Amino acid sequence: MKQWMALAVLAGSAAAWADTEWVAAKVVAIDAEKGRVTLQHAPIRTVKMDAMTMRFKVADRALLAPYRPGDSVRFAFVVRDDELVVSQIERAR
Ligand SMILES: [Cu+2]
Repeated sequence: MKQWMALAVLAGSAAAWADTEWVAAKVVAIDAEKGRVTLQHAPIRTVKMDAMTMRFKVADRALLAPYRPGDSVRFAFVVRDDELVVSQIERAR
């Protein structure tokens, strides 16, 4: 029984991972002090947003440390208070 539950938990987290939408973007500007980043982003399917350049709040400003304007990245987000907040950033491969 315990084993089955562990598997169910693993399956659940795999599903959550699969639901994460990664969005291609280019870093336009970084405001490290305020924890904001301006991204020129591709369309965001899950919130039906067209491609555009916009400013995002960042969940943790340390996420921005490795990046500079002009970098190609992909990011994941959470919706908090009706606002998209960048939760993860990776360099585009
Ligand atoms: Cu946008």
